[in-house]
Amino acid sequence: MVTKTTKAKTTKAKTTKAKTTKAKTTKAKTTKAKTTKAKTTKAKTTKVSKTLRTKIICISHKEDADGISSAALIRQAFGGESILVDYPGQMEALRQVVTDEKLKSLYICDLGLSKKTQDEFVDILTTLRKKRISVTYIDHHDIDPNVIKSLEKIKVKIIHDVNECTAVQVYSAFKSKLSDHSSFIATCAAITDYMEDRPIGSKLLQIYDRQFALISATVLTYNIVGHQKDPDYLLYLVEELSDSKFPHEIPNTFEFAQIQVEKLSQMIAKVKAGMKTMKNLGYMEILDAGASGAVNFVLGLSGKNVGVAYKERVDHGIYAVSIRGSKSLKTHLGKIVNILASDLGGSGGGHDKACGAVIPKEKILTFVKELNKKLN
Ligand SMILES: [Mn+2]
Repeated sequence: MVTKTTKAKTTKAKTTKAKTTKAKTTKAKTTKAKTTKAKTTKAKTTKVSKTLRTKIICISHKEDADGISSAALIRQAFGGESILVDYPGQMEALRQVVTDEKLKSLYICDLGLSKKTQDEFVDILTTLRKKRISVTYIDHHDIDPNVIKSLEKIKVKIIHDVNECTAVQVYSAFKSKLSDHSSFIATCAAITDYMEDRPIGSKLLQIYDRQFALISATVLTYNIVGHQKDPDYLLYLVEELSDSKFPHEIPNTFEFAQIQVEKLSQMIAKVKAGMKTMKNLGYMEILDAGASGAVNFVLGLSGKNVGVAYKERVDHGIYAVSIRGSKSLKTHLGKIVNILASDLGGSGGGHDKACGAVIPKEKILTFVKELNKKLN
């Protein structure tokens, strides 16, 4: 009974949302039609179309609590729309946004750059800046210093610190525009990014009971990971979090987390059976779940210092790869994976002990072998 009621609520929420989106689309279409019409009626209207720039958009990472929380905090501080993407979809979203004639202000959160993507990233942001669109880039992944220089030159606002997760940096930068509750959202993000021991992250965690923060962060993460193929739900999460809700106040989150926990326990058994090892790493192809959910088990159960899990993305002809390092690992995984992935025609990068890559389908075993060599 209880489950049914809560389920009904979620469906209702979704329906309302769908309606809103539909309404927006229709509105957008009408405006577009008007603009096109206006253009034909000459110079006077150019001024008008400039003043029509009113839209605020945040492009953020959709795969974890840091990206979703960052989008929620930007939404609370500035309003506007959220576009949630993964790494394979990151550049396409940017290319789309450039064509938006109503765009006034763009925030890009928790999306690291690689050798393969950084040049186009700078190019697209240059185009946006020429149209006088305000652009803010907030991130904590390893970045080429030359990219920072290029972005500073075109006056992109950069908030970048490898020592704090993105949501914590969003919180610190825009605190005055945020509710007290937003520090809790940032804390959850810090926990899921293993960054709750950092200077600001640890101060935020102290505000809350540790166990309460841990269970909230974990339930939020399981809901995000388990809804990767449900973009409407992820946007709904952004809305609820930006409305200062705790994860447990969002209908069905704990029930859903229970399902995820059961799936993960099955994953442990699968990793035990299917994992292979090389001298310096454990690796495994994942067939029926996300690679990022399995990679920690591959790392732990292999007894090696590095774990690699990869899943085919049939639609893109590539493998999405997750890589994790143990505490005792001395190599910066994000940096070597960035170089190795681009050498193989893919892209990748990230943090010292947690990173990801996109590798062309036929190169995946070469990638694993080369990574093993580089870890010597
Ligand atoms: Mn992050």
